[in-house]
Amino acid sequence: MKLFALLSFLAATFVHARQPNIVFLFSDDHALRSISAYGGDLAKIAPTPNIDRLAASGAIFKNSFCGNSICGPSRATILTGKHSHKNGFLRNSGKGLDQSQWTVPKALQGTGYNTAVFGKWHLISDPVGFDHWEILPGQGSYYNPVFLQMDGSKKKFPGYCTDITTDKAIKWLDDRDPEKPFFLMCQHKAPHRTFAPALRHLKSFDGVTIPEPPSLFDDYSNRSKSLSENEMEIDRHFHWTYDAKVRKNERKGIELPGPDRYGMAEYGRMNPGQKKEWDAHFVPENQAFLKKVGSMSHKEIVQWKYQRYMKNYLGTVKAVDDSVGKMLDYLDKNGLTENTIVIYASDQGFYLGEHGWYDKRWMFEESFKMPFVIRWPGVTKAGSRPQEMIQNIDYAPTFLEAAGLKIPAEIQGKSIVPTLKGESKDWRKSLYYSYYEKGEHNVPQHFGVRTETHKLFFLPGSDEWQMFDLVNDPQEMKSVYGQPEYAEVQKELTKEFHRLRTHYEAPPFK
Ligand code: SGN
Ligand code: CA
Repeated sequence: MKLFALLSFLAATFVHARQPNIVFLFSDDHALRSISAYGGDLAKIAPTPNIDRLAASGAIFKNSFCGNSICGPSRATILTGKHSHKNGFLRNSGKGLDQSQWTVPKALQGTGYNTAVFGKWHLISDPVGFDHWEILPGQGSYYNPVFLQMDGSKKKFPGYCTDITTDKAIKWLDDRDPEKPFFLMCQHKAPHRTFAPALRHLKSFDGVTIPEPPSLFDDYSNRSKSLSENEMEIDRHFHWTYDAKVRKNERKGIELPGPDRYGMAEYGRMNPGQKKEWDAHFVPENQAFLKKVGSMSHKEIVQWKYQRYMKNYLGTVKAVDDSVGKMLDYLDKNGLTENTIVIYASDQGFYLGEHGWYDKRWMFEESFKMPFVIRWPGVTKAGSRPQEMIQNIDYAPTFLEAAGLKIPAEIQGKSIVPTLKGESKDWRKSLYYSYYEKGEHNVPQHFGVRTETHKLFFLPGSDEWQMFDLVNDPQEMKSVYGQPEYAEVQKELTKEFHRLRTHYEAPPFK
């Protein structure tokens, strides 16, 4: 009996020694354009040295996409390996993720992994499959955030959310059972609205002019009328106090064009010391702006708002990048780097002024894409740039294969382990997309297909189709649906769209 116990112990140790740890570093609404490893016009102005460090020692996927560009649905897809219509989490509102279904944390926990999640969760029902969790209620807050505890209580922590989330995750690593492999999800609120940077980063972009995207003043011609009906324009829907941080009491009666519906939630959460530092940065800038606003054109005011938006958004990214660095340092110092897969991703992309927008939701490239950077020493070649189109349905099966587990037949995604090894064959040639939400920001439901060169989507509400030539029109400024020269592509894409809907067992449009 003793010998049997010893053998079982050795067998378990052997299996665990080979099973890699998985650290999933995740943020909310992080656009590829604001990660310097992806290149682009912000790389020099707003570098992300720690995400870049991860990318340099692993792989960076340029063609990484979500299946439904909104928070909860993207997260539900990551946990289940299924599109929204299969895991039941179609939109941010509702009953919450049905936790009785198969999920990857439950599978990993079941095979002996230590599992934990910290930070933004946003799936309404409490986490299941985690030995430990501490999550933000709903959207959470940047300043002095509240974390929901496993016993149902809520606790408020002084400081900045991104830092606190990371510290909690590192503390859990310190306290874990070192004999077991671990699966850790460290999930930030940042850079989500209301874009409130840490105090130490407020001055990061002083005196800098952020380049404008060419479509900042998009007139929405040549596409569905619904684009002009969205409520996510920097011009018409970026609130002065809430988003732009120009508070009413600073304005001395000066009228500003555009909406001002809310208060400034984060300011209300700050302690007097935090408020003082915040004001020391914003008040003088706001005063200078208010002094000249009377002589500024409408266009100049939108440009000013764009600068304010971007500096705050990029400011919040800085703390996320610090946090990635802190985690990588921890793994290095504790001898964990070699046997740990580290991923950096975000639930969807975001508009950084493209089409005049902030927010996400659309199947256009900026919000359809998800950053995806992965390091797996000994498996993935440092500095690799896989071109495969991957999607968030692929994460769960990837984790399973990495852990040596069988992938259940019900999973809709495919493991990217062969791609990571540089051995990928017969990869998918098209992606399916769905967006079901109705409400905030007024983006209509749409369902589509994307290939390497084209995109087609259907808007059931207005019974309209849109099609884009991604090679000749990468900014997606003109729908070519119905144009005679695209008749053949249109026919093929339409067929592919219906094939995917059958393949993924998508329900009829409602
Ligand atoms: C909040 C934001 C929206 C955002 C949604 C969804 N408003 O409602 O601007 O689109 O979240 O974001 S806010 O006033 O609360 O900031 S998601 O990432 O959670 O899906
Ligand atoms: Ca999000």
